[in-house]
Amino acid sequence: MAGPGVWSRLRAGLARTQARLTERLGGALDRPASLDTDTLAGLEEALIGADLGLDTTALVIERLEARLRRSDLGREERLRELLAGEIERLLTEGPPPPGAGRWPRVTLVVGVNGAGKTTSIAKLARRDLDAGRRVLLAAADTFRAAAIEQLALWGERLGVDVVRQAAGSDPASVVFDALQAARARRVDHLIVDTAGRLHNKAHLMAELAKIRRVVEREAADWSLGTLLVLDATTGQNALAQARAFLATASVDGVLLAKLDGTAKGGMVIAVAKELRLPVLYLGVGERPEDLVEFDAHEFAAALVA
Ligand SMILES: Nc1nc2c(ncn2[C@@H]2O[C@H](COP(=O)(O)OP(=O)(O)OP(=O)(O)O)[C@@H](O)[C@H]2O)c(=O)[nH]1
Ligand SMILES: [Mg+2]
Repeated sequence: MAGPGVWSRLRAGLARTQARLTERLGGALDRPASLDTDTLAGLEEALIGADLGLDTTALVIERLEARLRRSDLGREERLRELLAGEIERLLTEGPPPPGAGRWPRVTLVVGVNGAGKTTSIAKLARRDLDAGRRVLLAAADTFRAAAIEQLALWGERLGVDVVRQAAGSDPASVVFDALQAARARRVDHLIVDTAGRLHNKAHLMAELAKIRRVVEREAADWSLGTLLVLDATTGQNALAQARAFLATASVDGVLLAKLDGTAKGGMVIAVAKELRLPVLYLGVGERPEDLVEFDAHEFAAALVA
């Protein structure tokens, strides 16, 4: 599915996490897997260090131990392969994203301030263009004039139209306008930028719910997804934020941004396992092409490579 360019971007994006993992484990990864307690203790420490989270790390170790105890391994199976296999398994156990592959589609992009929402929208738009889809953007972060300008600038660079109103206008009204425009122009994908918000700001969370209602009413025949953008550099903190977000808003999948700037890439696994949300995309840089569609097998291989 993914070309070599995507592979190298994924590897580059995961380089810090991968380095942290392998550095702590030394040569252990390349030895045949064994039950020796030093190796398992080292592995546990390395996984926690890569921000898998305590629960997920404990689960990985437990499953590895069980397999080693049963010794249903090939004699030469190395710890590296065993670990990649377990990580891939963890990543594919969650529910699949709803409405995947169905067009036309509205994507609401949400998250806390500065997570990487607007930049990620440029990346998603770029993907649509590459796939030959018609895309339209809605500037529903009306909180700051600069936010509208930022999205408009991306639109100009990419050659994609942006539906906007004056700063301070009702975001739901921007989305209403954008939906009419999307229909008239036979758009495949309408991507909605929203203001950064914390889950504990009730009026802002209510605003999100209002936007969703407008989409459900005006585009009942479209598939609707809410994509939560998380900042990978904030590690377990982002996980806690996401958990709080989920308590008040409906979320269908996660885009983990800024993976390139962090050794906390193990967070991907914690998101899938502990939040039970599908990880759909990884952001691995600031340019529109720095987006990787998530693939459990490739991710697991790149992480322990
Ligand atoms: N290295 C790196 N930087 C990123 C990535 N995604 C976003 N950024 C940077 O993160 C910063 C914030 O990105 P924005 O897209 O403005 O974030 P936002 O969530 O829209 O922010 P608000 O609208 O203020 O809530 C910018 O400097 C982006 O260039 C990524 O995948 N990698
Ligand atoms: Mg923004």
